[in-house]
Amino acid sequence: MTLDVTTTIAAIATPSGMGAIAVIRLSGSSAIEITDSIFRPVRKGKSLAKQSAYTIHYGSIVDGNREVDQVLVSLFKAPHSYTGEDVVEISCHGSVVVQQQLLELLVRHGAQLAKPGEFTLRAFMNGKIDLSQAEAIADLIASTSETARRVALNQMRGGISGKLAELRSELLRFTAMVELELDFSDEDVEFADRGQLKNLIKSIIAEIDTLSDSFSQGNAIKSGIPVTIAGKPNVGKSTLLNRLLNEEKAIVSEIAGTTRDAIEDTIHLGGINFRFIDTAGLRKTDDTIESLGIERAIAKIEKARIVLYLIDSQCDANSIEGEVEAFIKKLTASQNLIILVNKEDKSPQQHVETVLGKLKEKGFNALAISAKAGHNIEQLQQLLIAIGKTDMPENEDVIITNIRHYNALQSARTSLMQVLNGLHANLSGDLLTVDIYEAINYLGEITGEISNKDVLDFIFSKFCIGK
Ligand SMILES: Nc1nc2c(ncn2[C@@H]2O[C@H](COP(=O)(O)OP(=O)(O)OP(=O)(O)O)[C@@H](O)[C@H]2O)c(=O)[nH]1
Ligand SMILES: [Mg+2]
Repeated sequence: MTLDVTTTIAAIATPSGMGAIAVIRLSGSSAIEITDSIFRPVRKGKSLAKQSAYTIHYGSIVDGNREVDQVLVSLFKAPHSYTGEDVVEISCHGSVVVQQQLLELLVRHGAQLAKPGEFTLRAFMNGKIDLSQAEAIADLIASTSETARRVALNQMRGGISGKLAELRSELLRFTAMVELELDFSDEDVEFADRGQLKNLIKSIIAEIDTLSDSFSQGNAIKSGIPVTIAGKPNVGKSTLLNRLLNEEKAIVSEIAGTTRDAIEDTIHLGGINFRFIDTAGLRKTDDTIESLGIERAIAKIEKARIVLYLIDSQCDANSIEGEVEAFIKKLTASQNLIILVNKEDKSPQQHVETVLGKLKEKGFNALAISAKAGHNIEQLQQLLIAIGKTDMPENEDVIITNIRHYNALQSARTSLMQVLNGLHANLSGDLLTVDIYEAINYLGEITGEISNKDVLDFIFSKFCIGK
């Protein structure tokens, strides 16, 4: 996507369809002039061009003698606007016809239709924001949970950019010292203390690792905390999924082995997104398709942050601990396990209590439910929210939510490991700086100090039009 700064772009910035009002946005050097040519202020007098910035004007949009709508026009002047250019926002009535006619009028008077993300691209090109902040704006628009909103806002304010700028400037300071040595190469001096350099690189690698580790958390925030529903066939996993989603998403039947593929969907509870994944019942089988389903189930169990393991309340109280103990071997210490004794409506209460007692005695988090009757589902949701909350970042944490950032961090790490190897092998300063510069470049890719057209195209094409 190339930036032609001579054009003035226009787009409808509010969602399509009917709202009380809609906003049409223009940006570029002719934004105010173009608006002036179709705007008649109610209080006759100065044209918009002669008005001060950051003021709002009431009047009509006209097509020749025909009044199209009554609107409010907000003025922003370069460089203090979203894009860094002159920006006009026209608030008109929400009618689709009004919006279309207005946009068409603007185009007729010299504006061009904006491409997706073009306003934000201009903001980036004009140095108003860096690339990771631009991505955070897209994330903020797309955020569907309180935590996703908070993390995106932190990144938009420059949380990640600030952190990376610190790391980069430390590396730059060191390369400057090494380069100074090169100027005095005849005299065999060392301005850059090798021991200090090694410590610096190690501490930067540690910082990168912390950031990279936050990626799985970041992913959970963006796409929901993965909660896998597992258990033997026919215990009611799909019934529970449907109950939690409040939708008949998965097929339920009394035939064991009904679910084959993993079925998932996201909902949010208590301000947190959860992605529930129903899986094939775990058992030994000769059925090829079912085995593939079970392989998928195991993969989904491995990836889960929370596992809901279902058992049938009609089970034998003496064998249940064994089954659960065997299952937890598949889990890691960082995963949360909740055991659900399902179909409690089918067993005498005393039996259910015995089963629960045995599990709790072993230290398991266990709850009796009826997925079919909806019993204790609210308690289960509260339990999930409580676990979800402890899984969420603190206010000030910098979290990586973007795979592009994660990959760049990993590449920077590889280059820094090369520097450590180089130091170990007593490589000369000029060779060390090659790898250090590479790391600096990778870190710069995240904020867009180093960027290429393909990356920009990719990022901005994902925006909605009007942003
Ligand atoms: N009484 C009662 N029946 C239930 C309950 N939950 C599920 N069932 C029934 O148990 C049978 C199996 O339910 P599913 O949800 O298909 O079980 P599943 O674990 O997904 O089974 P597979 O996909 O075959 O592994 C169905 O007939 C459900 O109606 C419950 O809480 N109480
Ligand atoms: Mg099922």
